[in-house]
Parts: sequence; C-alpha cells; structure tokens
Amino acid sequence: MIRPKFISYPVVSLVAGLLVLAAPATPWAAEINLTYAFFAPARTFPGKQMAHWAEQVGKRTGGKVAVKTFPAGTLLGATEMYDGVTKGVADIGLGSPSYDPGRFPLTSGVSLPMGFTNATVASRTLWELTKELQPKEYENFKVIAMFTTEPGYIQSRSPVRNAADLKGMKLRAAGTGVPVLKALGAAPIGMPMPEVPQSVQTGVINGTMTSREVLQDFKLAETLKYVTDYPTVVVTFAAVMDRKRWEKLPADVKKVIEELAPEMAVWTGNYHDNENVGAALKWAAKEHKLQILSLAADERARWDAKLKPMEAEWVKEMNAKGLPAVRYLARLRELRDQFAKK
Ligand code: 3IO
Repeated sequence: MIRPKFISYPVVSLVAGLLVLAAPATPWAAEINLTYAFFAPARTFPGKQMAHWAEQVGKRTGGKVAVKTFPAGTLLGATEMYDGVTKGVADIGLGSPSYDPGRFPLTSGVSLPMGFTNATVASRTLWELTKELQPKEYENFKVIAMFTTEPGYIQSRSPVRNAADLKGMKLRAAGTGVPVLKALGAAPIGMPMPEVPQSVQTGVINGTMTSREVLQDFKLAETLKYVTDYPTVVVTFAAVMDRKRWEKLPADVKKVIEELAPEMAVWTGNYHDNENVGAALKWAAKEHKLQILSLAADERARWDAKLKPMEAEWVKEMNAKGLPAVRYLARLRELRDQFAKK
C-alpha cells in the first residue's frame, strides 16, 4: 500500500469532512428555481398540464431547472393571475384569457362558435395562431403554453331541452361564454370556475356552461344532473412568464421551454379529450344518474341561427379597436381545418 509522504490519515479525513460540510445541504439542488401558479386544484386537467410541464422541464434540463407548482390559488387566484406575474408574485402563471376578454380581445375569437370538434384541435389552433400572429395583448409576456377546453355544454339542475327551458335560467360561464348564453336566451353570469360549486349549492346559479369533466373534477354531478348535448364554445388557457424575467433565463433553458410549448397543446388536448371528459361522464352516469339530453333537429337549427350573428358582431367590435379581426379569423379557420384532418 502506498502512503502519501506528508499526509496522514487524520488530515485526509479532516479535509474530506470539511468538503462534506462545505457542500450544499442538497448537492442536487437546481441552479434555477421557478414558481408556477394556477388558480384551480391540481387534480383538474389544467393542473395536470402544469405538473407535466414542471416534470418535463426538470428532465430536459437535466435538473438545472426546478419548478415548484402552486395549484388551487395558493399563490395567485383566477382574477389576479396575469397582474401577479407582472408583479413577480410567481415566475409563471396559468390563467384563462377567456375570463377577461377585454384584456385578451383577439384571443376571445377562439371562443366564438367556430365549430371546434374537440380540445386537441382547438388547443393546437390557439397555439399556432398566437405564435404566428403575435397578438399585442401578450406583449409584456412570454407565452410558454396554451390550450383550451373541449367545446362547452350546458350542465344544469333542471333539464334544458329547448329554448323555453333555458329562458331566464341563471347559468354561469367564463367571460367569453356569456354572449353565447345571452344569445340563447339564458341569464348568464361570468364567474371563475373555483366559485361554481358553492354558487350552485347556494342557488346563485342553476348550472354552468363549460367542458363536461367538471361534473367529476368539481363534484358538480351531485347537483347538476343534466347535460344538453349541444357543443358550444371553448375556454382558452395561457401560461405566461413576465417578458423581462424570461429574458434573464439562459439560452439552453429557453430552448427547452420553447420546444415544449407546442407539445403542451397536444398533450393537454389529448388528456382532456381522451381520458378526462370520458371518465367523468361515465362516473357521473354511474354515481349520480347523469342524463344527456339531445336537442331535436329543428331546435338545434334554431340555436345555431341565434349564434350566427356573433362572429360579425365580434369583427365589428375588434375593428373598432383597430385589431386585425378578419385576418385572425381567416387564419383560425385554416388552422382548425388543417388540425381537424390529422
Ligand atoms: C376550468 C378551469 C379550471 C379548472 C378546470 C376547468 N375546466 C374547465 C375550465 C374552464 C372554465 O372555467 C370554464 O368556464 O369553462
């Protein structure tokens, strides 16, 4: 055995011991820590999207970036999400542009009755459209993921089989769904999703119009026993960072995040369309005797006719604001048809 001449064992162990003490408490600690806020619970599909993104960023940066998630409004609620990101309360915020169409006017075009067949097609359209046309409404943000719900359905305490059933009914929707419900003759109320269960319990609303997985994920099927089989409009989501915060990230991290963005539309749409909604409907039918009500063909045609003017009204409204509404909708239709084919 060869012993180094002037270094005795006690010295070696002392040096080794000091090295251990000098090391960080967690030697695997990430170089960059990001906080990610969402306003609804982790079990919901946008919450699962957030967890998937966090996991993928960790993996693809080889542990250089660690993302800490704050679901259920523990860091920021629905109405304070985007301002909270600007103020630096969270590095990343997942909010719903549909909750504030005044702030995200062009994006509200995706929530017009455009005949999207599912969340995957609508999510891919929303992402690509935003990437290509760069609406000014995101100028202070870096958008890191976008996706939508499936087209919303009326889910109510009492059955809605025709316009007479719907007349004056207090129904809740995201902001972009309010004009749809109004056109159909209901009495719409805009309200963030987390407030819906209690508002249904207290009778403030008699139902909601949104994607159908909420029957299980927010336990709404306990009270809302009817779904009218008439797909309406999607609700949009956008996860953003403050632009200045984004610029400070190293190039390799930016690259990982940018590569992940289009994948998130597909991943989230696929989970929502092919697992989330179907399982919820099955559960609600079995556990709560949910009933799906179909509309007679002539009634359906009358509902379609009531929604028809919305597009022209939207274009007029956007034009008045100097926004490129016609161009936005033209490209939206192209992308919708392109993704619907695949
Ligand atoms: C939603 C928001 C948070 C968690 C689950 C959700 N499912 C559908 C929505 C969107 C929404 O608020 C709405 O009105 O459709």
